[in-house]
Amino acid sequence: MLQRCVFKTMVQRFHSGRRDTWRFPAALLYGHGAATHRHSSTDLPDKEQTLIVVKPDGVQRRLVGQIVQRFEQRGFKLVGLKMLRVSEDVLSQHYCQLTSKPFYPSLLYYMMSAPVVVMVWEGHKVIQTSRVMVGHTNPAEAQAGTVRGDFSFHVSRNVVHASDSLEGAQREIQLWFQGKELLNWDCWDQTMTCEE
Ligand code: DAT
Ligand code: MG
Repeated sequence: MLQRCVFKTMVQRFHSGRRDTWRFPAALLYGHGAATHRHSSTDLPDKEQTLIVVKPDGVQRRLVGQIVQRFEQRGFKLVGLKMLRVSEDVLSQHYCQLTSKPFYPSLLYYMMSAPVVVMVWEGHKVIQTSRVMVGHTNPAEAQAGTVRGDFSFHVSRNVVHASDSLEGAQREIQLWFQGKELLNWDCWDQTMTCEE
């Protein structure tokens, strides 16, 4: 009976356009008493976000799907995604700490050589975890099992970018995305991947 009632609510909300507000009922997951103890998505303690960029070599080599899959599989939530050709202006801000490096001109040239796919992923310690998933800057030193360790061998073509700190992530997300391009939505499996 409870299941039927829940299903009916889901269908009603789906048809009334409230798809983004539907959450897996806590009563079903934890029992009837649990619902009052759950947080709403807006007061989750952990809403850390990071910027991930599939660089031109990753796009050219059709690795976008495999890279997205790794973050989905890990349990992180995708809140923004777009494909674009990046401008020199955005790149110079993104890599502002590297402008004096000898490889900077070739880095710009490579980053503008084809489209990139830019994403914002959200979740508990997503910045630190993403750096581990992406691997060492120099793929020759990256562990097998990391994106760079599995898909690349040279630092000049290391497939993917991941923000390296909270401040960096916030700065980069603001640089690449407008606020309205990031979606606040409830993931149905949220309570199965992280204790709220
Ligand atoms: P990461 O991308 O791991 O954060 P970073 O911020 O130090 O590394 O450098 C940004 C990018 O610049 C890096 O992903 C690839 C490029 N790069 C870094 N060191 C390089 C080098 N010695 N030669 C060529 N490209 C380099
Ligand atoms: Mg960096």
